[in-house]
Parts: sequence; structure tokens; C-alpha cells
Amino acid sequence: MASANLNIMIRAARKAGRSLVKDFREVENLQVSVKGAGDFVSRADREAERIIKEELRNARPNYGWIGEETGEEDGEDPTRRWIVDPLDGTTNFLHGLPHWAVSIALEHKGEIVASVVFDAAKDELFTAEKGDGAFLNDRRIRVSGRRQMIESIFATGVPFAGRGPLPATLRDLGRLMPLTAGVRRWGAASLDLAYVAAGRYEGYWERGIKSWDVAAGVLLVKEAGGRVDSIHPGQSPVESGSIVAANPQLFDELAGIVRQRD
Ligand code: LIP
Repeated sequence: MASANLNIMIRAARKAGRSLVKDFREVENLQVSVKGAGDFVSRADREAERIIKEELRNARPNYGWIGEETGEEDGEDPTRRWIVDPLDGTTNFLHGLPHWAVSIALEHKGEIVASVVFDAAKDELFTAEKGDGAFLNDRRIRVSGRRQMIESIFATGVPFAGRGPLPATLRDLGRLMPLTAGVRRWGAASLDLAYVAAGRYEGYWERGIKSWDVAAGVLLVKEAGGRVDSIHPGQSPVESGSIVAANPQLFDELAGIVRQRD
């Protein structure tokens, strides 16, 4: 059974998701402002973050907060904070591509303990709580059982608009593409991790990623039986800006490849 906190997170994600779906239908009329080349923030995005913040703050006024649009705020309780991306996959959203999600994680003493990733366009709700498994629309999910790289699909994110670690990413791709059944770049990191948890992808890695993009997905993968780490050993996969995740059979091989220096 979902905890009170998880139910609060689900309610917030569904409410924000409803607002986003409405705006997605009218995506051409949205007023967009440019935050940086290729990185658009829409009115829909800001409204979704407002909705989530209001819901979570009303229910748990003393928790801290970090959100993609509104930044960081300390709470009276220094041990707990929400990590929120109201619209992961912003570029997809703005191009009318139905692959984006609301991502909400609860961190306690530096560890993610509850997660929601809600793909409102497809009505897929991924949830997890520490020690209780991972679920897709209330059905238990597990990472894939594939053992061979050549039969496996991996997701990643690639730099855009002249930012991010392009040479390292190209090196990763050059090493992985000949060894695998395919590499996908679908443009929403929270869903990449949710799909690893659901066994749709065998693994995922990305460089130059933010905590709110991956915080919720990290727990989904772990609770579905997968492994997650930073590409830089010893660092946090949520905070370090680089992440590698996979089923347990293929994790070492994938991590070994993306950790290789020249
Ligand atoms: C995006 C990701 C995407 C990643 C981008 C970006 P946003 O998040 O989830 O997959 O490659 O670097 O961070 O900006 O849409 O929330």
C-alpha cells in the first residue's frame, strides 16, 4: 500500500499532468520564452511547477524543495526535500511529441525514498518507494532479464544547442553502437529510467544531466531490481551530473564502457 507521502506525490503529479495535457493540445498557441538556446520553458511548465509546489507545500509545509523552474528552498525539516521536474522532455512537448513526464522524488537524509514519474500523454504512472518495489499503474515492474549486449537496447541523452559534453558522448556512442541492438534518444531522462525499470530498455546512461531529471527515476530502477551509479565512481548518480543504469546482468559491461578513458 502506498504511504501518505506517495499518495500526496501521485495527487500532485496527476493534477500537474492534467494541466499539461490541456496545454499540450494547444501547444501551438503556448507562449514560450527562451531560457537558453534550445532550452525552452513554456507557460505550461511554470504552471505545472506552481501546481505541484502548492500541493506538496500544503500537505508538507516543512519539507525543503528543489524544482527546475523555481530553484532551491530550505525547509524547516532539513532532512527531507522534494526534487521536482514539472515537465521533463520540454523540447518534445514544444514540438508536439507525446513523450514527456512529471517527475517528483522525495529525498530523506540524502537518499531518494519515494518516486513518481507520470507520463500524462500515455497515462502511465510509474511509482516506487524504498523497499516496496516499483510499479506501473499499480502493476509491479522488473528490469529486463536480457544478458547479451547485442540483443539489448540502451537509451541516452545527447548534448544539444552547443552545450554539454559532446566529445565524451560521441566516444560512448562509438563504443556502444556496434555492440548493441540499438541506442535510443527519446528526450526525457525520467522516462528513460522508468523504461529501464519496466524492462523496456536494458540500460541508460547520460552525461551533463540535472538532479531533477533523474532523482525519481533512480529509485524506480533500484526498486525494479536494477543498478544505478554515477559514471564517476564514488559520486552520487543524482547529484554528480552523470549517470549509468542497467539491469544487473549488463550493468558492469555498460558502466565499464562509459567509464573507459581513451
Ligand atoms: C531534458 C532531459 C533530456 C536530457 C536533456 C534535458 P528537460 O530535461 O530529460 O533527456 O537529455 O539534457 O535535461 O529540460 O526537458 O526537463
